[in-house]
Amino acid sequence: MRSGYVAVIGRANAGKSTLINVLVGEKVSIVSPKPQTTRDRILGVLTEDDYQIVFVDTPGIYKARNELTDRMMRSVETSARSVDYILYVVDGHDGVGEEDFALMRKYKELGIPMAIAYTKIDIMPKENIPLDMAKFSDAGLDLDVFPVSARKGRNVKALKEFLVQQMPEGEKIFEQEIVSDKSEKFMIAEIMREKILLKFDKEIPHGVAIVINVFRLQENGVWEVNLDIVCERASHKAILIGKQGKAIKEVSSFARQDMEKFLGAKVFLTTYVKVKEDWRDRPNLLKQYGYEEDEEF
Ligand SMILES: Nc1nc2c(ncn2[C@@H]2O[C@H](COP(=O)(O)OP(=O)(O)O)[C@@H](O)[C@H]2O)c(=O)[nH]1
Ligand SMILES: [Mg+2]
Repeated sequence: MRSGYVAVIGRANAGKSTLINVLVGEKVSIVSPKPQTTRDRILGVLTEDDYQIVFVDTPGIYKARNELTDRMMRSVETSARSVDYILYVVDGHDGVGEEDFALMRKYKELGIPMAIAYTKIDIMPKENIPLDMAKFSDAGLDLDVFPVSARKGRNVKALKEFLVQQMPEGEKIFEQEIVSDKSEKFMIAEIMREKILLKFDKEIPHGVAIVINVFRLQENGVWEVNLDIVCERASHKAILIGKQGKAIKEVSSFARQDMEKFLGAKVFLTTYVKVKEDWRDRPNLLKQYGYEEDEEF
């Protein structure tokens, strides 16, 4: 039996969460075209008869601007230090540049074995791939590089098989049926946040926290979900609600449909928009909303 932790690290929007979801075979982490979609360290567990890999999803490396993003960046460092292996994800479509090479060098210095997933090859010209591969060898990093498409599942199997071989001998860390360390309640809040990320622009989605007040399976088999969408400004609240509540209705409807898919049952969802000025810089509110410091494994 082989088992171990693999930290999945890279710049914001590289495609880390999408890749973990496809490796694990279930959606354990929300995805959007915006940076800061992943705020928490989320474990995605892949178990087969003879191995278990615990993928550690991390927030994208990004310039911290407030206490929340500062914590997110500290969380990346904690994850990187405490795993058996690092998978550094590069957005191939975006192009590999000095910024990525600098980060790869930094993480390589931790002395933890590392490989590169060069992703989104489905949306880039084929001829760019060998050019970028040459850049990797020129950079002298001496790392294995796997060109993949998480969206199309291309070459993901080869990456998976490679990672299995990199895991140390060991027993299962999680029970067979566990796919994530997060609760259903956490995923419900994340689904709400995902729909907000997809619908709203600029600072609005980044300034949103979801607080679940009620998460309960009723006797009639319907889940009752009651949540607050906490935003930072009254002006954001107005946009989130929209004219005659149009925006909030639409986004809640998308969220409810996805919650139903996730829970496999009907959901009765009620949402409220609340304002907490600058909550992202207020430690007591961060704690209340579940954004706590991570510890090493
Ligand atoms: N075309 C394509 N898009 C991808 C792929 N992987 C991720 N994306 C998209 O890239 C964006 C960022 O993905 P996400 O997984 O949230 O990135 P993260 O911030 O690194 O976790 C989303 O819009 C994804 O749908 C891929 O393999 N191909
Ligand atoms: Mg992510």
